[in-house]
Amino acid sequence: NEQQLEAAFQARIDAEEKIEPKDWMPERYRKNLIRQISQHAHSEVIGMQPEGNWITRAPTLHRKAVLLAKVQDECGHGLYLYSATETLGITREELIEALHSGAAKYASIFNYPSLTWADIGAIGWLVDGAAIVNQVSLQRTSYGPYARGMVRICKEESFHQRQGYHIMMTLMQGSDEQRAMAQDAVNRFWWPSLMMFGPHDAESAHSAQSMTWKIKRQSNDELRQKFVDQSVEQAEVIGLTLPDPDLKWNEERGHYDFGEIDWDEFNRVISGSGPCNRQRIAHHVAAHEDGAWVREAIAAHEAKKQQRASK
Ligand code: FAQ
Repeated sequence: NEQQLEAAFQARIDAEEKIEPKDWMPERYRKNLIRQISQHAHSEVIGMQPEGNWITRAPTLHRKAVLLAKVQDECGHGLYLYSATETLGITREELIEALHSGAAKYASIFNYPSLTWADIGAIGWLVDGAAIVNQVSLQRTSYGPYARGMVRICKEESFHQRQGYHIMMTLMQGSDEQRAMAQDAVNRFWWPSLMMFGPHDAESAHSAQSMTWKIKRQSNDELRQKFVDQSVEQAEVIGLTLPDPDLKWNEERGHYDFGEIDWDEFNRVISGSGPCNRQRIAHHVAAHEDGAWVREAIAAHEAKKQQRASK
């Protein structure tokens, strides 16, 4: 019966076995995974917009080529993750519909505008940096297709993080104006980057169950702390100041203490009222509608191929 199946399932999880698409799984495990992986996919795809905004204005041909490659990588990540979600028995159309209707979220960070070239540096350094901390942990997630997708995604994100850090480093070696632009980008992106890890563990609706099922391997607060610790040192090396007066090394804990996130702002942004939420979704809807002819052409081609094969 269901209870025995669930006990056997949990025993497999406890033994660090991966769960594969055709294995029995509790319906709530399936639903929770569809929720998390699809939101992860949407984040990768919506995340192309703030950076895409600077492709035509990158300061050199070299920077432009690098940024183009990075944005294409994000698209690829979205595709691996949509494919992983589809193995759980939901269609791409349903996933896109949930994004457009607002039923599915995507990372809050992508609802902030990219105002200057330094923002592209800050996004690579901080946003990809935060994403890697979270995704390295997810390489050990219990669902096989998600775990395997994360391995490749992490390799690519490491390059993204370095290109962002390199932009910041170059700006910090430049004119006063360039240094000020880099600092301004950090001032705007630091706190939203900390929000990427989600609510405090005690407030996190899904954490307890996701940890038992090993969908998540480390908690929101643990991962956020890891990110803060690594970022402080990286900021110091190139002379940037993180905008938090409470940031201080705590000898006893062996970690940096830091200030409290503005949770009202977090809640506003995840519920649709951030600076760019409407623009991001409107852009995605328009791109999806513009691409309808490509999907129709592929379907027609597939139908013809099958017709020929059955003759
Ligand atoms: N933004 O109970 P929890 C990238 C929602 S990396 C928006 O703690 P959970 C790379 C949460 O979904 C970014 N919503 O939830 C890139 C839930 O809502 P729901 C993507 C957030 O799942 C870089 C509710 O709050 N990475 O894109 C956020 O246990 C540069 C309650 O929260 C991933 O998605 C937030 N920040 O933990 C691309 C990683 N935080 O579904 C382009 C995979 C929480 O009930 C350029 N995901 N919420 O309506 C995860 O690890 C987890 O889902 C968490 C949230 C940690 C994000």
